[in-house]
Amino acid sequence: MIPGTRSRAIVILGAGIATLLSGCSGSQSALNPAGSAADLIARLWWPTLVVASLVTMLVLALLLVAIFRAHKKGAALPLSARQSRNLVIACGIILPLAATIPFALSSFSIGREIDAPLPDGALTVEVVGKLWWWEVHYLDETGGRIATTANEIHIPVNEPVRFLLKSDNVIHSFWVPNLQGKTDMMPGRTNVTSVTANQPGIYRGQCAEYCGTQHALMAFLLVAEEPEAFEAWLEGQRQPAMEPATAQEMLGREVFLNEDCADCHAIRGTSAEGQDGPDLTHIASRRTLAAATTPNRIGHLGGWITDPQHIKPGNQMPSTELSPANLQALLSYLGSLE
Ligand code: HEC
Ligand SMILES: [Cu+2]
Repeated sequence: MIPGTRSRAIVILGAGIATLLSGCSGSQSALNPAGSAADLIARLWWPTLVVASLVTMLVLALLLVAIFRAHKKGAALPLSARQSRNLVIACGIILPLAATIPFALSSFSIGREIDAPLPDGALTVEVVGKLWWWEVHYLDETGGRIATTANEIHIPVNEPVRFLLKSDNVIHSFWVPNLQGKTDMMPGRTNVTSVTANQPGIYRGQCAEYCGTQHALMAFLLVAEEPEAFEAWLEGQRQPAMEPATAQEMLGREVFLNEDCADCHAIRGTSAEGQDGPDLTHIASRRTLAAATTPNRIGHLGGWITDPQHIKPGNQMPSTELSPANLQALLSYLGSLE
């Protein structure tokens, strides 16, 4: 071995293991569960990984034995008919059944637990998959909408929340790996899933069904917070937009209403009632823009409005040419919509 080769090999091996393990942490990982359903899924996943790895290693070891023995002169004679029948029964039938039946059974029971009906009166959130963002409605007990937002879903911790999942275009899939498995969003039907977050945190959700050009940039944040914080947030989202407080913000609202913005976006409390894009009534309260594509900071917002196609090519918002003064005013106004 050339000097250094071994230490290089160790470094590469170490980096490989670190890379593998890094998949287990973070805010978008099924291996870092923070919710009841994800806990159950992880409890099934780890034993499956262990058993599947052992079986793979066993099969490879037997394969190697077979290969090397075949090359040895004077190796054992072929098996008798009885021996090979026993081998088929043991390794071809009994072993696979023993390895898979326990998993089938525990997967049935975990599946039932995950799909257990929710208590009446559970908080209900309707999420509609759009191209390529998420429309979010909070519903009251009668199914009426009490607040509408986009791309950022808040829920109280330790409470089961019902999600009604829809699409009015292609098939999407709603997935917050830390909290729950995937559920498809199908045009023409409503799929139901439930999410219970056990730890406060900000989890990243991702569309998990290829839905076109910007599928990869169709993400959202799920904010799990203490019930009081959640109630305060929801109360804020119910309100119409803040009135402009300065002349600059006033001008910004004029710009918004006079440009095309209002054709596609609603700002409740103004004449803007467009439905093709996200509701912007409380845009300043959101952490990200354009389905978790960029942080929601003034520079990103300016960049988004001036050239959305550069940031998220193919998305359904056209760029708008504005004078610097009008753009500044628009940014002040949108920045005030807490
Ligand atoms: C033709 C319809 C259309 C017009 C006109 C339009 N938008 Fe949009 N806008 C959209 C769509 C669709 C999205 C979502 C894009 C995505 O995430 O894929 C969006 C996203 C946004 C977002 C990010 C919202 C969020 O929840 O992350 C902001 C802010 C925004 N638009 C502001 C504006 C402003 C300001 C104007 C006018 C200068 C404007 N838009 C004009 C359709 C439009
Ligand atoms: Cu998708």
